[in-house]
Amino acid sequence: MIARVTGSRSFPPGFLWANATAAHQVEGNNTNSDWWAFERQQGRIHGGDVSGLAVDHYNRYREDFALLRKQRNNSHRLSIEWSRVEPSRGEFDSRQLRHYRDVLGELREQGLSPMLTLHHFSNPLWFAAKGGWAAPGAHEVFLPFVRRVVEELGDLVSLWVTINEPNIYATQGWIFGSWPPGRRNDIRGLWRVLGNLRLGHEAAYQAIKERLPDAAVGLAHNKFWLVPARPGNPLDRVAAQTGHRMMDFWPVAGRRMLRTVAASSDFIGLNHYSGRLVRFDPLRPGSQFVRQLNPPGYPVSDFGDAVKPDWMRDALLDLKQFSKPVYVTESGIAAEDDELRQRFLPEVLGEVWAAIQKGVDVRGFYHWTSMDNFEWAHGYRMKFGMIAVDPKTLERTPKPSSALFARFAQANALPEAAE
Ligand code: IFM
Repeated sequence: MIARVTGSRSFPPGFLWANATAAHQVEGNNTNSDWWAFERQQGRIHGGDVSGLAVDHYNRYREDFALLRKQRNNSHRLSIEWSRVEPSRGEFDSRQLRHYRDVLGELREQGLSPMLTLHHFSNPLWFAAKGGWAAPGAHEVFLPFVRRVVEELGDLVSLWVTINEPNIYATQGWIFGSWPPGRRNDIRGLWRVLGNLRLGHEAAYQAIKERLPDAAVGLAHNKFWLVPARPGNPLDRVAAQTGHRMMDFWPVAGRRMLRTVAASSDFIGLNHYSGRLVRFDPLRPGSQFVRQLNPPGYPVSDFGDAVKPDWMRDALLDLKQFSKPVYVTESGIAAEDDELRQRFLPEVLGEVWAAIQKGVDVRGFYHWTSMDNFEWAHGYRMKFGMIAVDPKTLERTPKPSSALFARFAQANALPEAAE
């Protein structure tokens, strides 16, 4: 039984209440991908974890979608795994395409409209072996996969995300070395990757629209909110602006830079989790003279990030200038303690509601994530889900936050004040 929300902070009719996942993090046995190989290198993943069977969503998707229906979701964001669909270059696996037809069909049958991501961090081994996204012409190699997916599954999907978090993907893989291909401080590689991802996005956008003119297509950009630690201090302000420039732009031919969210799109996908205060520090040349701090007085997630939901409102208001529909394509916290999540959810949704009142056309909120799953280099220790998964039996158990989210979704509203 779900208690009713009687408050008056209503969301627009048709607002999407949902969760997001990515294939490699939930499906299991994703053996043809570069991540599968990377996880097997010593010291790459926290505690020596490997994705392995993940949460076996590949086989249990019906049960998982039923849980989301119970949670009153009316949409679901998922990704299609390129390395399954095109296991070697130019060869498409019709069995896998049928599998994804079943998955998308099941979602629709359960009343959840799919939002499909085409690239969410993992690549086929054959693509990575040829240099992956750093190789010249990478976007042209991505395109046949996109076309095939659109051809075979396009009738089931009206919301598309081309590429998830291009800037995070490139930075983790080519600057921090914590994701495949594990390169460190490779600035030239970073630019090549970002440039190719932009071309990949633009090509995918055109390909989808040619075949499905009514589809809504965008990308999901991760916005880490940076604020000058001392608002009046010009050096702190420059440090914050430089940080934004490094994380929110990608190169266009001719050495120009473009804001990632200014790419061709029918909507903007915002992934927002947290942010930092930035302070100029002459003693830190190795960190571009910048010290990053959490704002005092806020709880922190298990990642060590401040839980400060009003940054969501700021990040949404910043997108108003683009005059496009916005989906919050990811928002959530890593928290073993579900009570923190139960406090976070009404607060962050309240900020989304407030941004809507101020004229941002937000159409949906995709919580990251439905089930605890494989959190990339952090392995299984970071728990973002509203549903716990027993590591041995894989039994799913909704956490109290799940019922809370269901109440908001069912009412399409938040209570006047958090209860
Ligand atoms: O798990 C990731 C997801 O794959 C991309 N966005 C951030 C999430 C939490 O770190």
